[in-house]
Amino acid sequence: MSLNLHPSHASSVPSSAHFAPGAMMSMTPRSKPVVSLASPQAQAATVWPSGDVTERQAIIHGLSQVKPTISPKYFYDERGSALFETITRLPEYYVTRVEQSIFERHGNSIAASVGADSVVIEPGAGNCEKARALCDRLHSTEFVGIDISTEHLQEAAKRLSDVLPWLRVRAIAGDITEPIRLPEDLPRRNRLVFYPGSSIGNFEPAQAVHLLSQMRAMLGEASDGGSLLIGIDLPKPVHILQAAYDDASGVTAAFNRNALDHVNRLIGSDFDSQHWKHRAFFNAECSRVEMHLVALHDMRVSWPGGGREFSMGERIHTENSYKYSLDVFAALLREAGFGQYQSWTDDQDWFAVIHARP
Ligand code: AVI
Repeated sequence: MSLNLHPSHASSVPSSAHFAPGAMMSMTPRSKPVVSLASPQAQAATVWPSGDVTERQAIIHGLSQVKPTISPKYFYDERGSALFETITRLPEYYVTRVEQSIFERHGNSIAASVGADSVVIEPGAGNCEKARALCDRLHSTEFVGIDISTEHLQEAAKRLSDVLPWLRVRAIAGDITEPIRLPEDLPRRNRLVFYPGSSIGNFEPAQAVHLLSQMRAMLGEASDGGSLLIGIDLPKPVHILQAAYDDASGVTAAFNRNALDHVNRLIGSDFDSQHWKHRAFFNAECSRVEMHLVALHDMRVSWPGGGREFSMGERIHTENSYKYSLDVFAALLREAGFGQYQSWTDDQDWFAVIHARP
């Protein structure tokens, strides 16, 4: 059987992609609620709300900069997660389709490299569709999904549990940019951190190394046999990138603007998202696609206790999506403690799936 990843899933990002340029990576440990789906009673467990004081302060701090930013994690409220799922099916957005084709074509070889019976941990699990195919193929007995979009994750984990009844499924509500406490009783042997979708590209390189190091730490000792399976988006012709991040039907534009509506709810601001234009372009010097929101006219945006003026044409930077060559990414992996890797790409070398070991 080949490893067949469902085409219509929201990749792991969603919550994982989250990182605005210059945003801070908090090291403050916050205990995270674990929702175990092993028993029906546990399915009703509550998850923690977002939008606390620290979060409001961080958002306002980003908006108050000379070059204002909103972290890409604010794309992913309920509407944003749905819009992202739509993006993954757009003809211009090659990422999901090409990654899936690599899993289909090289599924046996990938599965042989990873080995059977892995304990799968997926940061930014989203709708868990990719995990479903992987856990099925690897005969995994344990799955831990981590995501910031908690309702989305709970529903997805429940569906996964229904489809693969032998799999012990646990969902952790959390922001993967913060330290995550895994369940105490999670087996230490053969852990596999699964991070598909090229979400790692939504972090600044230094932050990516930090995140990869956290993933490395989740695997325990090198002798425990743990590894990382990760997707990265490779450099490619600019017109392909341009179309993928500024699609003709305007879904990515709506996805970008939705961050303003989400921020309004979190900090009580009065952004009118219709007064902002989506802009995406490739920054060749940094090898990344950047997304911005451009003010259509001069305006004041207020929030409780403050606000700021935006002049026409001023931009809010909402996302970077780094396009790494294999060599450059291998250096980041090494820095994070992964010394060996094997990779698979598509015919056009647009995307790579990498299996890395400490
Ligand atoms: C989630 N992440 C990998 C996507 C990307 O391609 O960087 C997010 C996205 N932004 C615009 N379209 C998709």
